[in-house]
Amino acid sequence: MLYAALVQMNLPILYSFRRCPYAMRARLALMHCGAQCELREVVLKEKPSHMLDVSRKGTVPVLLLPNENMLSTNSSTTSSTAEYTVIDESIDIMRWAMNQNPNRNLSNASRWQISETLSIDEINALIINNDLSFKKQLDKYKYSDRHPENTQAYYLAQALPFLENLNRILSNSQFLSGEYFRFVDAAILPFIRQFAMVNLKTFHDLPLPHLQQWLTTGMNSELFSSVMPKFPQWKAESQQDIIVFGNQQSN
Ligand SMILES: N[C@@H](CCC(=O)N[C@@H](CS)C(=O)NCC(=O)O)C(=O)O
Repeated sequence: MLYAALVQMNLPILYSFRRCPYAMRARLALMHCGAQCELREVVLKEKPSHMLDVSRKGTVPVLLLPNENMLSTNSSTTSSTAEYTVIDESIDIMRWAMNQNPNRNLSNASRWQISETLSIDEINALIINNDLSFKKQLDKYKYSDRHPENTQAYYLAQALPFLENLNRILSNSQFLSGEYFRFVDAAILPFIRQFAMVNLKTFHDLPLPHLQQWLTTGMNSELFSSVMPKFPQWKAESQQDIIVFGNQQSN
């Protein structure tokens, strides 16, 4: 991470929130595949008006590509303003980092898409299941006090089949798609981390040894640490240095 003063670099802009699992997966892909962007750390209660202007749904992450970089992203969630192409779904930012990012490290980007164990359909199904169903169960487990109609133990039990499925996959290989940490690991790990952090002891007491090991390995990796420094809140009006996130890697 660099702090650069008064530089007109015309970099892509990433609106991000450090602890958001969706933003984490986007940063993992941008970092691993070799992209540089200006990182703007958002406080969710004080979303910058520029972010809301370019992406009405008001979620992070949002990646803005200056229009000279405008490329076909094959995504229904991509829109554009006069200045930027806007990608505001985390999985599409990951895919952009791997496939369209003009500065991508080709070997890193293509290595992330190999799978020795799961088919593309199985990978997509895991991610859809994570995003559409597990995340809801995770939120209820995490904020069980806001859902008093059931106990926290009940919400944990609801989430368990997804965790057990991951544990089963990981009993055959160290990572979800084989022997290396790749795209599908990066897409899912931030959510399992969030689940574990609700109560670490409870998580580590579950009979899920392969999942626990995978999470520990992933969180201890250099890649994961590289996307988790604490970033100061971005404020449009302040004259702070811009934060340059990521690497411009050569192949
Ligand atoms: N489907 C979106 C979901 C992103 C999302 O929900 N992010 C959360 C933070 S983790 C958010 O911005 N929520 C808006 C809010 O809390 O105001 C994606 O994959 O990018």
